Amino acid sequence: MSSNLNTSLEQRLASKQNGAKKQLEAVDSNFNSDEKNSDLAKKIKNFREVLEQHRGERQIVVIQDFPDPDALSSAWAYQLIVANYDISCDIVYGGTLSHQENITLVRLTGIPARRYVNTSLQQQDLSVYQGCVLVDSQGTNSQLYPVVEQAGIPLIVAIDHHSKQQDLKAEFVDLRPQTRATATILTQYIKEGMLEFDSSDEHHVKCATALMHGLRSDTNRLMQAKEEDFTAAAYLSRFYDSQLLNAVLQSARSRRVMNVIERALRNRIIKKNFSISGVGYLRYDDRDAIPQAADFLVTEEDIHTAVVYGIVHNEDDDNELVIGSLRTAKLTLDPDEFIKETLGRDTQGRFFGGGRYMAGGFEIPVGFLNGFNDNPEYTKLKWEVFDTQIKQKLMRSVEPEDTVISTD
Ligand SMILES: [Mn+2]
Repeated sequence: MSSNLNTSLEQRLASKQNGAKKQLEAVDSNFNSDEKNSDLAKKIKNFREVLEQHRGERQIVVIQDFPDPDALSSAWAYQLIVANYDISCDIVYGGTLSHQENITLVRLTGIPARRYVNTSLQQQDLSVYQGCVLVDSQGTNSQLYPVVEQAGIPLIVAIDHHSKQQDLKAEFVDLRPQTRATATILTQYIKEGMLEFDSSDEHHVKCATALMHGLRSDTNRLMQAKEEDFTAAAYLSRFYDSQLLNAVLQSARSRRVMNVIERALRNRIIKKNFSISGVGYLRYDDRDAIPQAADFLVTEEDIHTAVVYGIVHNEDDDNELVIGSLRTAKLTLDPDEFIKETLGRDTQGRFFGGGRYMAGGFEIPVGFLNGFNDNPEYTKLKWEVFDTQIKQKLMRSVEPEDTVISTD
């Protein structure tokens, strides 16, 4: 750490001495002695070069299965930026839009994201794409990404703010686990001149509004925002439509989502400031009730962390997944580390989940026990098996025995 500081100090001194010379070198951006800005300028220069090499191509932008506002808005901003390089892209996701705000966001702004079920993507002719792009994801929370990978489409760009989930071999990688939202990263690109936002362009206004929503929702309404997020929000404030954003934020929860939140409240068990709740089975379309329930449980007094999970049933392919969300207010708890250490990896060595600042999630395939069964006893038993196993693992992390090392 201290050697890093020394280096940056030396760099700063050197840059002061060579101020005039450096100014000439920094053609791509405004010269700024701040190290962060010169990092950004380097990144953008590199990004521009990569896009230039792929001029005129068609790309597939893969976002997470249950896209959140950060993912949707960032993917859209990417699409608008690369249009300057005649790159056309299709934004795709494998799951469904579940959160009521996301449904409203897409309906009101017309974000051009398309839903593909895993099987229909295989039927699509993927050879029309020369490259793949990951935004707000590293492919681990997408059922489409493995299909795209298998089709041999090269990963060109990866932009994300989650902790590292897997090795990514992309031509341009901008991975910033310290940044609160991917929307902040994309806004920085725009602000630095990669796209000229025009407040008389309806698409730009809507995209700015979506980015503002993405940025707000990943920073807990700006309460966890840092300077760079505020700077990005300040820039977006020149273009966004506050009434449109308000309409999105006013979206009402469905009764079924309310029922899941009620179940989460009723089933919760509390251990050492952790609130843990299994909500049983829920429909695919209501999947987003899980993070919303976790958001709610973490607001109880003396609770710093909430974990909510349930079995989500997809009627389309009769597939079941245990889906869970973690929310924490405890600064010293790293959600990514907590989930990885608590739940471990699957048989292929992939983690069941991960996280970012103050939030995390996981997905566990039900596998062999998959599928609907008429026998209510069996269905109940199946839930109990998963519920018991997850609780047991969480408890071990929350209240470790003497020899077990705690994660926080
Ligand atoms: Mn995000």
